[in-house]
Amino acid sequence: MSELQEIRAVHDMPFPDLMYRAATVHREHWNQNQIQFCTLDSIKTGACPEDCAYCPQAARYNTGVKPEPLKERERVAEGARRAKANGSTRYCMGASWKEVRDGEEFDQVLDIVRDVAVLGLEVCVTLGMLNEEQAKRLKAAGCTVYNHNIDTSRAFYDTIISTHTFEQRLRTIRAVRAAGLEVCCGGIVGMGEKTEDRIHFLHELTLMDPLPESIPINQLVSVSGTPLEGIEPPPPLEFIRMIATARILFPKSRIRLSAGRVSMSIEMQALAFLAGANSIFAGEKLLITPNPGNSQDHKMLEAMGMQLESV
Ligand code: SAM
Ligand code: DTB
Repeated sequence: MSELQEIRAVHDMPFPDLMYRAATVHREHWNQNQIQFCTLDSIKTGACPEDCAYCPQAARYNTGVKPEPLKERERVAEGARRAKANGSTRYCMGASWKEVRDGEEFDQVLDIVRDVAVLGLEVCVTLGMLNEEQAKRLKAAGCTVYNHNIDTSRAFYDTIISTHTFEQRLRTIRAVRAAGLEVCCGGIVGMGEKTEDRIHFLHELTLMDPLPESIPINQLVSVSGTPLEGIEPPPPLEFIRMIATARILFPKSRIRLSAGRVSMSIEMQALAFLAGANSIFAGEKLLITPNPGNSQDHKMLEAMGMQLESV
């Protein structure tokens, strides 16, 4: 059997077998009753030159997002302190850039990274493409991890994004790795892709060496004005199959139940945790779109008898 066929076989197992296997792997490597909270902060918003079909921040779609310049250092630090107080152990900052350019703005981002790092939080940034030298500067400033998703299969990629290639994504990920940063790399379920694309997406992640330390699995948040407006979410069990398969393929990676939780029931999220997801985004907002919020999430964990993971 080829690796692709093997992944497909895991993905397609009878649901009880799949869940049992994923939960077993999960328990071998993690405390299955704990969830990590991460907080997102959009440090530079909108007016992005890229054409990612899912994205509310692309300049070319009318999504009503108001472009904002790079956030002031102190405001970001304040957000990070609040996130820490609310139980987050990772602070993830996103900038709507196609790529990092050396200069004043990148220097400001490095200062922001330094401020968040001293709080003892894991620092993650997602700034678009970058080279090894820039990745090294991020690491020296205290950055732990770089987020750069491959989003979907290589074959489906061009129908979602035309302003950069799948290969360029991989190049940035290699630069991040070469600089000694951890890699956070995942994708989106529910953009109209076939099951085969999901399998190819997971397979592509297995080819990374070392494997990504963290894998965000997003469910598409369909935003008005984007080309993916109005797409119906995939059947919940298909989404859970992706979480479970990812857990089995990447026993030691964090699997993050990322975007899309506002449209998931508590029961669906419970299944995702059972399938091996062990991290979520906390707070009222993802980057742009709504998220359940701290009090709802604390209640959810309490109802499940689960705890917040501390550092
Ligand atoms: N400029 C950066 C880059 O090029 O990677 C940041 C990109 S974006 C904020 C990071 C990831 O968030 C995307 O790769 C995608 O997987 C996810 N994402 C963005 N918009 C989304 C949406 N509407 N629904 C679900 N996931 C989304
Ligand atoms: C990831 O995979 N998901 C996060 C993070 N990486 C940067 C972003 C989700 C964004 C969802 C839509 C929005 O609010 O912009």
